[in-house]
Amino acid sequence: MSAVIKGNNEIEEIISYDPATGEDVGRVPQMSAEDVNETIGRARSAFLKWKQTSFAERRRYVMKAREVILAELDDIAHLISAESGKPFSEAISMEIAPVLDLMQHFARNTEKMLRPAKIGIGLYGMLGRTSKIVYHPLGIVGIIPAWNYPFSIPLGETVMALMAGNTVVIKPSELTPLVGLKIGEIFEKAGFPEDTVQIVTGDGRTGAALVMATPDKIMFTGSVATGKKIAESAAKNLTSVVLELGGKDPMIVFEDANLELAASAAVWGAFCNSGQSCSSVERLYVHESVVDKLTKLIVEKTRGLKQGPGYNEDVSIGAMSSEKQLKIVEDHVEDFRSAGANILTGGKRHADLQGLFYEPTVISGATNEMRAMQEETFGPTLPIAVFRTEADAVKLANDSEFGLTASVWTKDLSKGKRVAEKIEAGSVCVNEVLYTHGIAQTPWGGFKNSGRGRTHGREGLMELVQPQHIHVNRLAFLPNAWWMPYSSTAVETFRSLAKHFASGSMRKTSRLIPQLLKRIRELRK
Ligand code: TXE
Repeated sequence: MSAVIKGNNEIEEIISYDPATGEDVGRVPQMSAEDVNETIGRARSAFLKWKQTSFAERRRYVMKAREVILAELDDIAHLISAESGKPFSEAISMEIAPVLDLMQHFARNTEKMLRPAKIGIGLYGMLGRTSKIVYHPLGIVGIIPAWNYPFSIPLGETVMALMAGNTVVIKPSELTPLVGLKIGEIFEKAGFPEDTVQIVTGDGRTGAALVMATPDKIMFTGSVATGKKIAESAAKNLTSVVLELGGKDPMIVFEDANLELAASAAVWGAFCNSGQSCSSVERLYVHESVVDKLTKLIVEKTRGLKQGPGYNEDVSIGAMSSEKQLKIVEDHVEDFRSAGANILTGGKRHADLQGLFYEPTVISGATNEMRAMQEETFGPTLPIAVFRTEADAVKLANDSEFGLTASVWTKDLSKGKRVAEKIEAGSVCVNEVLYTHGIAQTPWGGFKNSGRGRTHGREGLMELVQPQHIHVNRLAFLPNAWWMPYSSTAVETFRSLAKHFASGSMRKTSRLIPQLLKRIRELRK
């Protein structure tokens, strides 16, 4: 939770509250466009030095930052839990552990991934040409994350940007600004050169100022509405953007699936982080023959979960991050209720807890016609619908404006993979759920309104560099047949180029040699 107030010196401040207790966790300044522009200026100067560092130096700095995190692991996890409401345990398992893995991966492998590479250019090689690709950093990467993974998402993107030679400015969410400042502190303690990573605090106004301050890339995580606004204002300066805009993950459970495992996966996939993950299971489609059995297992497992303040180590479900988010959940559950679905467990705020706690909620009898099956809920709800045939399941899963993640559950792996490829989503798991953002090596991003571009993996790294093609002519003593002046010999040669050279066939092209020599002789006269 957060609130913007006027501080003693009349400068606006953001108060960050613990959503589980309502306690004041700390205050940060609401930074102005002027502050942001100055920050960008410093980042630009820092870039001139940082881009000169070797991969080995960058790697040493990043590995040092890992050590800082490991030394403060519990304190960082407590801070994440206090600002976001998620359980302390999840702060470690779903934020700190995956980002430490990402850090070692990109520290060790970026050099290899960005090594200049020779490109095969087919028959142009016969003409004595060579091509290679080299990768340059972009400059300044502006990162605007959401509040749901306030540590791992901006930190992971920062490390990738730094390893590629960029400097970084992060505008953390106004709900979790202290975690943002902590990220800055980690890089400072690791000894990174001044202004290589800077944090600007504030709400959407500061985010908008960062977009307008002409960084070289914006990495955004948040809602579709804000993503569209950012794309629009970034376009004014042709700033490119990567947008991660959430999802409506469908989980398809076939009749031959391991139902016990699928039930546990659905519970974790729908309720971890109180359902506030872009890849949270938000729609469960189960074959009609096993719906009763699976639903019973899910309800039993859900009822066994302890909910409460995240600092208790045996708590599985923490608080939601904001009142605004909790109200969306209440609205969606009401929509399910009034549309005729059944609330089997949960369906209300927790009666005995003071903070922003919404009970994990299992709903049966859902259909795609219900509004709450179409809009992103981003809360602890698990609506269950049925399907009859494989084609039916695919159709229901694809009936959404979103396409970030999905999962298919079956013992028949070839069926699982076949169905997975028919689903319109950036990541589809077979017998797995939600966790693939934690794999640093694989691309992350969505189809349809779930976003544009990718983070993580080779594809994500490529978003943070500009490729440059270096082309060399090793026969620099001969004119090219296609140069001026043109003549009837030229036109005859061009016809042959179109017919033979452009066929890509060496055999056909060899027929062109006499014509080429004739044309070159003509040009050298
Ligand atoms: O996000 P916003 P909100 C979805 C989820 C949720 C909804 C709204 O459905 O209910 O989005 O969440 C900054 N220019 N997701 O309101 O507004 C803002 O300060 C530049 C999905 O929290 O998109 C914050 O840092 N920046 C999602 C960030 O944008 C601006 C994760 C996100 O805020 C800005 C979170 C502007 N004009 C919510 N306005 C996912 N992809 O996983 C705001 N910001």
